[in-house]
Amino acid sequence: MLNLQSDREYQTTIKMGFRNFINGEAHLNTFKNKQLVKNSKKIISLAAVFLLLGTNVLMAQTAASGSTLPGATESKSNMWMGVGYYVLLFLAACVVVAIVGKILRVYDLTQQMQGKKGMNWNNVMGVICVIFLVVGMYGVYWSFTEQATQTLPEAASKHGVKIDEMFLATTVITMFVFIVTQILLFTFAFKYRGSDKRRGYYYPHNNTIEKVWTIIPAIVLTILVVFGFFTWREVTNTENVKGDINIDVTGHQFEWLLRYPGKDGKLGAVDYMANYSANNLLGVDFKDRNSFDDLKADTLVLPVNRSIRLNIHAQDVIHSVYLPHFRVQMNAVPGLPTFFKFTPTITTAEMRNRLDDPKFNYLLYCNKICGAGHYNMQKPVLVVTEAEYQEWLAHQKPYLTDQLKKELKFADNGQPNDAAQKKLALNN
Ligand SMILES: [Cu+2]
Repeated sequence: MLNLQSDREYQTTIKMGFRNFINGEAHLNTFKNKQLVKNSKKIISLAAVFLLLGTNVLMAQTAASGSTLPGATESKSNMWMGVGYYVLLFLAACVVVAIVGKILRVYDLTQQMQGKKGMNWNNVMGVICVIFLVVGMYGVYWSFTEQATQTLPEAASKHGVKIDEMFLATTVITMFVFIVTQILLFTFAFKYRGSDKRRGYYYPHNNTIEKVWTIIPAIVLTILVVFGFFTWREVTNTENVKGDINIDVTGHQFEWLLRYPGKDGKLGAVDYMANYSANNLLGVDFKDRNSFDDLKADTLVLPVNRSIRLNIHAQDVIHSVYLPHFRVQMNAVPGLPTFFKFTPTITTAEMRNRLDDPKFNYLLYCNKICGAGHYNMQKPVLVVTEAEYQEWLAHQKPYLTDQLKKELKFADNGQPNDAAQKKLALNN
């Protein structure tokens, strides 16, 4: 901090420095200039650190792409390369703005010292507002035309269509308000910029305007919220109908485990805490006869136009079942089984045709950042015809493997015997 003494010294220094500067005799031997040099040194060393960082990232990226490492490492360094590049770009832009600002200030002071009228900063700010408006609106146009191509394809489920309609309605209304308010804000800032020729009009209050800008947004927001509430109620207030396909989806760090019902169409009970073992990762309860024919699956295969009920479980932390193409997302909470019902309407083959992308796959993701391997929690989802589904189902292996039977000491009649029950009890 500068004390009064040095502040005065600073003022004199600046005046002297300025005279010297005007006379073409600028020199750096004054106290404040030394301070400036020190500060500049700090800034330069900071910039050097960022530059070094950028170079390292760049070199790491080159090394990774030159080696035979798999794509994961390459894309990771690509990402850091991107971050380093934008940080440097931002710093460079800040430096340019600071330099332009200083030059303008020096020009302004020179004008004033020569007895001329300085720059009209009100006009400068007004023009900057208009430039900001034009550039910003172009940014909006760009994000709609360029980024919009990266949005999801059409909804592949019955309720998904309703969610998309709601999303569209909300976007249209909020975009309309956004564009109108931004145009008004920046054109008013330009049109009524500070001027010596007029004085600001003192206008403290207007009840009508207050009412208009309170009541209209309140009505619009109420409509959007009620619309959302009814849509969500319609999506989630579902009854269990005979013929629903029950599938268990269980999340743990870091994969999804799938269990399909066998011929009886019913899934056996699960108690993870009581029945877990290396051969029984889900903790299926084999005292429940419905569990005998349950099936294990690697891929989530769904028949088209059939009602699917996903029973959602988690074993360690909170995960989240996320099927973006079907507009499905529901948290998987340990100890609190949830479910989500939906009906897929477009088969994978049909979607590949529509998108003209033979490699397209629906995916099941985890949508909670649940730990270091979170990114790995994805599974392909296949929507197929009923006949294809039945054929696929016939080839799935039972959850109750021979190993598990041995572990549970199943008797020849297919029933767990007493010893196995005791063993299970000891596991508790
Ligand atoms: Cu997860």
